[in-house]
Amino acid sequence: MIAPVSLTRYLVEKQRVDGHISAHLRLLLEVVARACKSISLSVNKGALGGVLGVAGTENVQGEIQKKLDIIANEVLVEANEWGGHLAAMASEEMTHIHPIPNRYPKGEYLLMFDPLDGSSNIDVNVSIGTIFSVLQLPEGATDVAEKDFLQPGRNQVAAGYCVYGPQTTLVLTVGDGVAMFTLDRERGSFVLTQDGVHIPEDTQEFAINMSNMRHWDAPVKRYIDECLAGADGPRGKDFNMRWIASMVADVHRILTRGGIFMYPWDQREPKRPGKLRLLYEASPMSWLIEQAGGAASTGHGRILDVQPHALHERVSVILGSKNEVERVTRYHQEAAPAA
Ligand code: P6P
Repeated sequence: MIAPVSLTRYLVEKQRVDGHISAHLRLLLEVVARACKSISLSVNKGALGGVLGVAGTENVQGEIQKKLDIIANEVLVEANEWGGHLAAMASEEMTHIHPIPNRYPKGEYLLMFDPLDGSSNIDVNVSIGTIFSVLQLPEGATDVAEKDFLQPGRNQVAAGYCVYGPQTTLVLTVGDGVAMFTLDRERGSFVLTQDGVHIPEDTQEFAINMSNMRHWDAPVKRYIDECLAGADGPRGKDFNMRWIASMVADVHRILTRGGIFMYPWDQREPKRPGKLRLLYEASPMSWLIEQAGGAASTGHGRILDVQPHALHERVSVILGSKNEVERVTRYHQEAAPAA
């Protein structure tokens, strides 16, 4: 019987055998994983833990914060403050960056996270999750500032999420493929359950909030109309639709069996590029998708090449099975006015 590979062993081997990650990055990822275990325990308590419902406050996004949003944020901040591996953190739930307090040593990494994505699903017991992204502090940076976080997603050194669903599963990349770890609650550790995750290049499953159809741009409407036309239409095959309204859960399905996820720009707020946040939602998810052989586009270009200009800026997101994402991108190019 081969001993199961724990997250710790996986990371030690990435550090020692592959030389792929530093000791500090290994420590950072283990700390984040432990924080996700704590969040999972709070999420699983639900009403029994008095953690459901709203906190009565708003975040920088103008969204009503759920109690678990704040709990999850506090768990991640507290867990990562003292280890000496970070220079600062940034969170969907915090307006400004959170530099490591002077009483602790500072490290070379920057951690960004959406502590609990999919909050609208908390009270109805549908899967939610934590999304995280790791960058390096730019060379020569002394006093860490917001501008140090404003790096394109291709600069990430680690990215992942933890989905709190029927299983608690941590999904991670450090730049050489995607691995999935399932929480073994008896051992209290994450155990490697899939390595070398690969997304099928084609799919018959799309994820989009159909209630926004009247607001979509023409290329998005063209793509979805063709999917809805099914086998008798231009695609020559029937499509299925899923929309969990929890990006972590929708992306986990796509990493597991393929599909395309779309939260594109729409006409409701023309000046807003999209709903999802670039630094701590779209960038980490896009890197995971690309590392698993998929593609991630704004409709006009690679998400990982987008240069951020603000900590909480948003972006249009089209990601998943490579051939489908390329089709939607092509439809945008065909619709673009002649240069
Ligand atoms: P809508 C959750 O609030 C989130 O940020 C993503 O996790 C999810 O994909 C999306 O918003 C759902 O948005 O407009 O369908 O509620």
